[in-house]
Amino acid sequence: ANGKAATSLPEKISAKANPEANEATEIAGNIIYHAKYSPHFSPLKFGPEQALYATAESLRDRLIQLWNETYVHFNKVDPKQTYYLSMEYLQGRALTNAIGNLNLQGPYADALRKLGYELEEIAEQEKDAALGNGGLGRLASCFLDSMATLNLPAWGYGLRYRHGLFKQIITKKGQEEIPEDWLEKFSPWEIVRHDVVFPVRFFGKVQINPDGSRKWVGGDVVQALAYDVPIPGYNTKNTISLRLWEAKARAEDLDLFQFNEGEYELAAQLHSRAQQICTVLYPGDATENGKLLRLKQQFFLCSASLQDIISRFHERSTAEGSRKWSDFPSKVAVQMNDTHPTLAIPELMRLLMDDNGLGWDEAWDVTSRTVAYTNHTVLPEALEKWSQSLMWKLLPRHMEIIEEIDKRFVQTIRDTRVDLEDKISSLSILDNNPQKPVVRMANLCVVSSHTVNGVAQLHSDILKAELFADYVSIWPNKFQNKTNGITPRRWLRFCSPELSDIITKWLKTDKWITDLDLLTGLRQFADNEELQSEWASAKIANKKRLAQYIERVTGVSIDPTSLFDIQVKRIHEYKRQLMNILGVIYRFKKLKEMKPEERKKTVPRTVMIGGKAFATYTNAKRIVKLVNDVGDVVNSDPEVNEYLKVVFVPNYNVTVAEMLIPGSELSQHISTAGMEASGTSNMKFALNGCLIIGTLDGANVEIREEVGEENFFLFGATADQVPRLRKERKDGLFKPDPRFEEAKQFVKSGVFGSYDYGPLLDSLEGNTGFGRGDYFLVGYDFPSYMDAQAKVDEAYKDRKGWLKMSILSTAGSGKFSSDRTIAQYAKEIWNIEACPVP
Ligand code: GPQ
Repeated sequence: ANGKAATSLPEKISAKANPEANEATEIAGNIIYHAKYSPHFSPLKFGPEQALYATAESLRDRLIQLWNETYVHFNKVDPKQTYYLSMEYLQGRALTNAIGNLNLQGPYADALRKLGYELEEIAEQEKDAALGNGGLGRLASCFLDSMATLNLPAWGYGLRYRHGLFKQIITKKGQEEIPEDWLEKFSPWEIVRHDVVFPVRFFGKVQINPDGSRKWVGGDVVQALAYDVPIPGYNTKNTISLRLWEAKARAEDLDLFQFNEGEYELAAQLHSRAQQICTVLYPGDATENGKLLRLKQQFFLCSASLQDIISRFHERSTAEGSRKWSDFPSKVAVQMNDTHPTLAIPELMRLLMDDNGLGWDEAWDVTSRTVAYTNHTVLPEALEKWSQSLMWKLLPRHMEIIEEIDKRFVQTIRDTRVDLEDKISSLSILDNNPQKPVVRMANLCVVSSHTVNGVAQLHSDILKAELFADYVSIWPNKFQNKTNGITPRRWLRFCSPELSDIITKWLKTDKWITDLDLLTGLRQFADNEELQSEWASAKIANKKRLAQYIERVTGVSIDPTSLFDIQVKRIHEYKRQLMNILGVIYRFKKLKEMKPEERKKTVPRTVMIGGKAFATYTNAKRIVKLVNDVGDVVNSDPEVNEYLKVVFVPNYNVTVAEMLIPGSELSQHISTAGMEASGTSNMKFALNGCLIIGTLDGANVEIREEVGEENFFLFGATADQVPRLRKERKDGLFKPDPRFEEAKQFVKSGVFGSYDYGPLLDSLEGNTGFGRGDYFLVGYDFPSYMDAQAKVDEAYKDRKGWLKMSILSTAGSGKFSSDRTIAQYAKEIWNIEACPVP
């Protein structure tokens, strides 16, 4: 992976007198041991890649030890434990994080230096574990870090996808997708648990026993095999588990007879069906087959995890005699990360009734006191609805159970709430529309969960006022808010050591790393010239590092003294990258029209945009193409490129974010109000002293409150205005700003190449012709966006003023620690307490 020649392994490392040096010596010895005796590489060479694996394995030894101690301790204390069920985790790299959380930075750096390497260059060999798409997956990973750090008895469950999120490359055609291969060699962080295997059934039928009880039989049975990824907490022994399931066929599923007849494919069809389950994250679901596979994945996660949870419930009960099922909810909390793991509900019901003999009422009581649901979106297209016929085919017993849940719920409403009679068809779980009968997963979650939460205050308010309004009238206390958060370890301490050291110096403590509210202590120094100059030098160092990275991956050289303006997130029309690039296009046109002396008075800017478009999302891909085309023209324009550069940052992922965020000065969070549930990168940028230009959407609202409105560049319609504005637009009452028309016209004139941007631009028009009526209100918000951008330029000219705002932004970000979020989940939803390993 790296051109550097392999060094040879030293035979012996001599010990020094001081303990740190001894620790480094011991670690170096450990690394050498793994390089020699791990069966993965030839022991005769020790290149950077071998060094990475050997280093990781030496850390894994420690993690396994800590993990074991944690497991034994949890078993002994037998606390209530939370299980976080998520189809996605965006873990990123693990090496620097593990070293940092274990506080072994110095010794590991020294150890590697003895072996001829710098820690940073070894860390860069690691591939991201990208078992997720975007914010929801990264949130799950930040949550694991906080659960471990807060010593909470909590585990994550997910799937071990063979191929994570695709790799994005940019060609003349725009975005192209290449399969990702994080397991190509192997992952040094996972521990396969050959003793943790559960059967998971698909298809088959329901058998009715003489006593009336039911049993799901027949169909295909696949084995779920556990892989544990140890998750170390920061500055604690507690190390929890991210348990990832892999699907495996059983030996007896190979048809030896057919195989010997030469019918290899037929003989192995069960094997290959099993293998498909964990092959890729988010298989395309446009086809029936694709839908079936996605549903299989979801059920696989739920069934394996619940069987494991139940077996642990029994395991822990043996000490004090066997346990009552009614105690289950006081030992187990299951959190469903959006609706993807909804099948946990009927699966828990099935396991309790059919395998453990509970009656309906008892099983329902246990289930509904155990599960809780987090909603992450109000976008109708993202609210999962599964076809009833597909569900009957794949999961016949679960469909019976879902029907029964629905029937009982509807009956209760009929009996108790005549006022809701005409709402029943929208409140019910089954949508029996004869054209397309579906199961509404969000409704199943709301009806069955003890708690439902949104992910930022505005989002939770919208859930209560709109999407779930009628449920709120039934269960007013079920609905909560848990504003998202991010881990300050990865997103400040480790990704920007320079800024972290300055913060520690001025706060005279590094306690902020686990108590982020302490950052408010920086406010009193916001005007201090010494702090400002240290702050500025950390920023410029990070900007230079970023500039080098950009030049390496794109070939574009950017000026570290220009304003670094970044928008990185999944490409989606509601996130309005199109508004950003139209603003850039307008700026470019104006710069072209200026005289050279005039240009010199402008603030030079580097606009960076990055993110992946879903492979079949045409308009999102057109936006990627447009950004790249604009970049090509602007960056090679000799009149303008001193004042404006436009870079599309390819293959945005966790590792790229760790490079971009510390080097940012302005970041854009400009979604149509009401559409971004929370956003989490906004928190990461603010924490790193980056100012935000944004709408009153998602967590922006709370960030602005915390950092102070004078430190936030606000623009745009508010969520409550959006429906009226959409209607006005539809009724032809909207008068576009001339700047908006000029920018679109400029694209149409062909300056950015011959690609046909007609259809993309048409989406911004009223509901005539191709127009989608500008559903995302780009036209309406454009003028206030441009005005806010002009304020940014003015503010940047005042260097001291900008630094003050930057410091205040970091100082106000304490609320957005995922430690705060997780502490709230623990107290207000899970009812669990810390269980620190002594
Ligand atoms: N989000 Cl439903 C995703 O990343 N994927 C999803 O499937 C759904 C939501 C995001 C959401 O768009 C952001 O606003 C949130 O900040 C994030 O989840 C975490 O809550």
